[in-house]
Amino acid sequence: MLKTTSNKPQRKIIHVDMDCFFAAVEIRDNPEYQNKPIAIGHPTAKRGVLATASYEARKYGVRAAMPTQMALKKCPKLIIVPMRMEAYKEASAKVFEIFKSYTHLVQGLSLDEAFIDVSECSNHQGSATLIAQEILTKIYEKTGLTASAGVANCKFLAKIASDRNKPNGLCIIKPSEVDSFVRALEIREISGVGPKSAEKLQAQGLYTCADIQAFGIVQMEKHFGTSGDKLWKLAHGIDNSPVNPNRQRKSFSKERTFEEDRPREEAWDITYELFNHLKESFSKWKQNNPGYKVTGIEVKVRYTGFITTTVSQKCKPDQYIIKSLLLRALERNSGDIRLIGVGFQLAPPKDNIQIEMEFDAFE
Ligand code: DCP
Ligand code: CA
Repeated sequence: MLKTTSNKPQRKIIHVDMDCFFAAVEIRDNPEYQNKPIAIGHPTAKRGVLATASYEARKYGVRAAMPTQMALKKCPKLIIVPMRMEAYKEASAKVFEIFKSYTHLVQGLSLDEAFIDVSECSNHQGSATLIAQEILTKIYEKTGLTASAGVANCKFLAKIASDRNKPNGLCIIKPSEVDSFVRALEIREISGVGPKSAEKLQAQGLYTCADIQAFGIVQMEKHFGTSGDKLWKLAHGIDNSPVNPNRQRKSFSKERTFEEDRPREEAWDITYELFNHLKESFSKWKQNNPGYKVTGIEVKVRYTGFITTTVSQKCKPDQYIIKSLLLRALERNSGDIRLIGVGFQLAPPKDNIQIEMEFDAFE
């Protein structure tokens, strides 16, 4: 076990994640979907992927990001419900209002997920467990939806905990339980450790955090560089990353999936239209988010058969550069096109640059 010499008081972090969020909103608003396999997607689309699925549908193996066609093969009775983003945003706003009634230290990760640092909260004599319980109750009262929460002394453990007793569950990792919890933790459960990283770690015989502890920091750094160092810390339950209420956006993009695959000759016209759409949306967004600078452009092309390629360049927004990026992407494959995306890479306002909990380096 790692001894800590710090006298700093333990932090209390809650991670809240709504249960099958979009699907739950649809079931709430359409009681006939209760206990039915439903998924959120485009009902008439032959192409396209699902945003999420109800727990009933998940029993059949239907998952978020699965192509609609594949999902229908797995579950022929699946009801595909069209996306109603406004309803999800409305529910999300209510949930975040509840979080912010406890503290301003709320870091949203998406519409349905946030970290809340309640270390300084005096509610319930500072009991993070009682605060988390009350948050889940209030979410249900105010939105008719259920959520799950995890409580721990750091962000990465709170996030893992919120997934442990889903749906409508709470999981507390007490400071005294951290060591045994992390030792048993499978490395691939750590947010940011994707399949490729997991494979590299497994090649060294590393499956659980206990394996990393035994491997030691010297070997971790030798084999995995700075990512190895970060993972070694996490494997000892050390994550000092703060709950950052001003999470910065790193990119802004638009993409389009086609109902029928499109011939590559049409790619530039579609990309140009998307670029104009992107510029328009970005300038509207910037009115509420001043200070962001575009530092690069990204073009994404997905071909028939799901092969996806992304080409990017550090530059200002420029249609000629976009065209050259598109051409580079098209050189990489000869098939028809299923999806095109165009995005801006962003730099945050200068006075507000921060470090986030990110493990992209593991990929
Ligand atoms: N979402 C999406 N596309 C994805 C994944 C998710 O549009 N590829 C949307 C739909 C989800 C919402 O974001 O409802 C939240 O995503 P989660 O990953 O938290 O999944 P759910 O809330 O649906 O399910 P869970 O109960 O497992 O958290
Ligand atoms: Ca969720």
